[in-house]
Amino acid sequence: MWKIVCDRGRQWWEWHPEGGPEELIEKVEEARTHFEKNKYKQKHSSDQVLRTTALYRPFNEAYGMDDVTDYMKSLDKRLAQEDDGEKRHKTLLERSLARSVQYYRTLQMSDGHWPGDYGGPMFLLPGLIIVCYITETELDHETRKEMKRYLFNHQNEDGGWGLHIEAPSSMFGTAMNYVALRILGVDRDDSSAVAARNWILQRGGALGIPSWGKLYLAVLGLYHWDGLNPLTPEMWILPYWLPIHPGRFWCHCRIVYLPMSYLYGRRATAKETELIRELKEELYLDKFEEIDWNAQRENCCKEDIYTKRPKIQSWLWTILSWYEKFPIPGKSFFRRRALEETILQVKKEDEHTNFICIGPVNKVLNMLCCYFDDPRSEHFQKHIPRLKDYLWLAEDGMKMQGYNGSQLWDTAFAAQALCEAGSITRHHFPSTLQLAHHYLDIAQVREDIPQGERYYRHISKGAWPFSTRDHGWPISDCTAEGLKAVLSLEACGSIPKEQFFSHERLFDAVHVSLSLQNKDGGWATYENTRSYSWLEWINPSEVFGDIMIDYSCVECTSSSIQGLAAFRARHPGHRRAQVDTAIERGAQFIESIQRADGSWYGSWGVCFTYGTWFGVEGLVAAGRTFESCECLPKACHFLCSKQKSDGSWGESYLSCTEKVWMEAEQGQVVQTAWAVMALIKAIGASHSMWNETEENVHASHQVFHSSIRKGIDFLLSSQQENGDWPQQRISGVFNRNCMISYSNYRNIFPMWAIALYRSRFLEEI
Ligand code: LAN
Repeated sequence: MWKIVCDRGRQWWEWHPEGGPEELIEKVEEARTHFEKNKYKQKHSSDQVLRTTALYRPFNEAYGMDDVTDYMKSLDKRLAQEDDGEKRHKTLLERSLARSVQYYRTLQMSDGHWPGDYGGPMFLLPGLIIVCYITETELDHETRKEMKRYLFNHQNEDGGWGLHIEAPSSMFGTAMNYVALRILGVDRDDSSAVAARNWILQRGGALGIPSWGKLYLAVLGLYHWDGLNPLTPEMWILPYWLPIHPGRFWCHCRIVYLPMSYLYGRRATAKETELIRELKEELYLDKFEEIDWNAQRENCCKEDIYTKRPKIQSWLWTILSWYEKFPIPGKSFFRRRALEETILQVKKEDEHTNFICIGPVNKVLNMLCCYFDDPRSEHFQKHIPRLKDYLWLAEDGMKMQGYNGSQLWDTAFAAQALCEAGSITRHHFPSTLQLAHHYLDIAQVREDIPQGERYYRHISKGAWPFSTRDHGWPISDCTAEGLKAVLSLEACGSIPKEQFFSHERLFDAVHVSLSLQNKDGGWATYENTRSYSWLEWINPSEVFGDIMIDYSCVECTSSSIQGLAAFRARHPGHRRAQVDTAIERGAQFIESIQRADGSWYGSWGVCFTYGTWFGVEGLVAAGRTFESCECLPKACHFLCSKQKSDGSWGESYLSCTEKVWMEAEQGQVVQTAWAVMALIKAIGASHSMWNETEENVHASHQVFHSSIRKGIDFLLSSQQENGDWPQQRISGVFNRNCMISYSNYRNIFPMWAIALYRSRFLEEI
């Protein structure tokens, strides 16, 4: 049986051959069958392995879970006695909330964080499988079995795989996953393999795989290095003042191209094996040796192209390819220096993150670099135990996640939702709140990277990361949401005073937050914007958009404003002038990027509902009101115009790629919650306002209020008996074009929206 293990936020799955409770094993098996049967209709799994096993864990022993039996019974009793009407509605809301908390706390780990599936992208697992193959890192039988299950489950009906679980097939997805399946031992004549190969060959073979895929294939010896546009490592030894220095790129961009350029600079290629020889035949229409590789540099399958290359980029590659090809005096000196610099940067990134690495792509590429550098080194060996931090098991199989988890992010939001539930959690679930506070405590980064500048690192002391302290990369909005969560928890009355964060730790967080504000008034993700947006002309990836620099966005700006405003309310004297100015400049940035229709584009969630929720929250935290700031009524009108007749909101992930609203067929609980919260905050309803007689209430507020009420009713009616909500479509995104799962959102946001509705309109808390 598979069991989840956790240690200070680190979470991984372990196979226990001795088995487990029969009922549990049966339930997991049932979930697997259910997923497979519906795999073309419902592509998102529901995290059932975690959620069924969690119910069996001896929680009470683990951390003394509060006993709520009497409370739950009393709610049922009250409901049975009440007739229809507002009173009953109130009790329904309370019961819904109590149930959602009762359910959700069963998923909380003993260190206080909420684990969850952070899968979605379909190009990550093949990367891991390929790197394990090259480095002869063994994956055990059960892991391989679950990985195969995952790959089969996410193969589209046409035989291919997409960029992410909900996407149509692409060459990147298909060629990578085909190779992965073959490495895992699937026969070339297996029906899935045949269908996938046909998909590839019908499109001219794997020649048109996008550039990232070319790199993986090249390392395997399945693509000639001449077919790649140059990834010249000498970029790294250019002077930093040049706007094109990689140190100025968005951290994810620079840190993925770092190991890539090391591998390219060395033309690092694996030993040829029997399987590689077979794959050379299977992936192409022509004989491998007869292909004109240099002509493939600009070849990319049309299914894959998201970002079109401007001419200037092709010229640049041509010039660089001359540099690569012809003997130029001093070249070998520069190459040696560049390889030394890149491998140093790779190793430092490994050390700074405790071998987790910033993300799933550089995790495996760095591991590969260290293998080529010295396969017997201790440094390389240290990568291996940290692979499992990225693996997640659900009923659809074993996947590689988009990060080493979303522990801090989910916990910070969950904590705020729980605090919003006020007396319910304070009286009946205090230990859940205390545990969440504990996780926020152990996840805060407590020190800067030594000589950080040398490695292009921003300060991190006082920041919160997205996942764990071991990972440690600071992020603007994670810092802000972490800070907000700590402040809400410490104000709710359930945390013992002696466990409060020291003032210094809060000041450190504020220091990071202030330091991250950009010249345009906004906040970007991990760092300040360090270069210009024209760098997108040389964006070498065909499948991702806007990856070259760290851009200010509505989400990071809004969270940062909210964090600073919450802090200011608690410590009004600390760096007051700076905090005030930062908040005001942030608000002006948010106003400046609102679209004409009243919405904001979401960069990290799907999409306009997400962005608009942040836009509104940021402005409100900065002190804007419905009456004083026209952005707020505009946002409300936008949201109301998108509400479905059943009270829900439903937006397709295509909104992110197309950058215009794309309706989803079905209402989504997560988006409905975002929209409802945005409306509630925007109209700034005070308790007293809703006690006024109908006539006195602003006419448009009435419209918004009924829209809110319908949204809340949709959430209530979508809730399941056990307090959970259904997993619907994928709700996260990055780089415009790739979707990513946030499996905790289906619990956090409906719970939060209902709690907010109740606290604003119904209950004196
Ligand atoms: C994330 C995850 C968290 C996310 C939020 C904090 C939610 C957001 O508000 C800011 C951006 C950030 C930090 C973010 C950026 C892009 C990431 C790191 C990811 C979506 C997780 C995975 C993704 C990363 C780029 C995936 C690896 C693929 C590459 C193209 C390198």
